[in-house]
Amino acid sequence: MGILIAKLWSLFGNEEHKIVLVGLDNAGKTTILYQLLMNEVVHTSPTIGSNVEEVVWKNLHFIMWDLGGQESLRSAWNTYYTNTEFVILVIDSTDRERLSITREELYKMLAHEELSRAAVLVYANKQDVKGSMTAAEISRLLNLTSIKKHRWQIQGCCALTGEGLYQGLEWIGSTLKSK
Ligand code: G3D
Ligand code: MG
Repeated sequence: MGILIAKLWSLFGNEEHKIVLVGLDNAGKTTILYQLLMNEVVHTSPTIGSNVEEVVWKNLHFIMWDLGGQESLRSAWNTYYTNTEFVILVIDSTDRERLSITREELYKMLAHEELSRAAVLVYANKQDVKGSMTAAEISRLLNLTSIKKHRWQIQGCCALTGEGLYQGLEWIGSTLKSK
């Protein structure tokens, strides 16, 4: 995983990048973040409400929130969206029932003016669990191919082992380069 950190660092260079990490509660956001930032000193502070967290690591600025109880936070969204380059949407691939909630929130976010230039990386997490939805299945259910105004990518992963996380970052890195 040290390689992951080194790679992450080299991909992002010295510029500051803002990444918004979203997903329903229990999707695996916190696990992913700490898998990526393992062994590093991370400054984290809960900002507004208990389901918004801000993590600063070197020049990466992660804003993370749970989509579940976010209704009350909506008025503050603009603050978080400004200058966001990437939205990472984390999905619990075992949670078929709540995928439609995620889909709704995804399209709401994409319609937001401040995110018009943001690219979207979808992590289909928990691929280690037997019977979980595949990335292709999730892509179809979220209707990702209908997204034309944003660059997007879906990547299967397992946050517990880190598998697949790096491929997602690779895509972010190449997207940054092609800007
Ligand atoms: P959240 O921050 O999105 O709410 P968490 O989600 O990171 O807190 O993860 C929620 C639960 O899912 C945790 O289990 C965590 O260990 C588990 N989890 C996260 N990623 C994976 C994965 O890839 N595979 C499996 N099998 N489990 C995962 P607990 O039991 O600690 O609540
Ligand atoms: Mg969490």
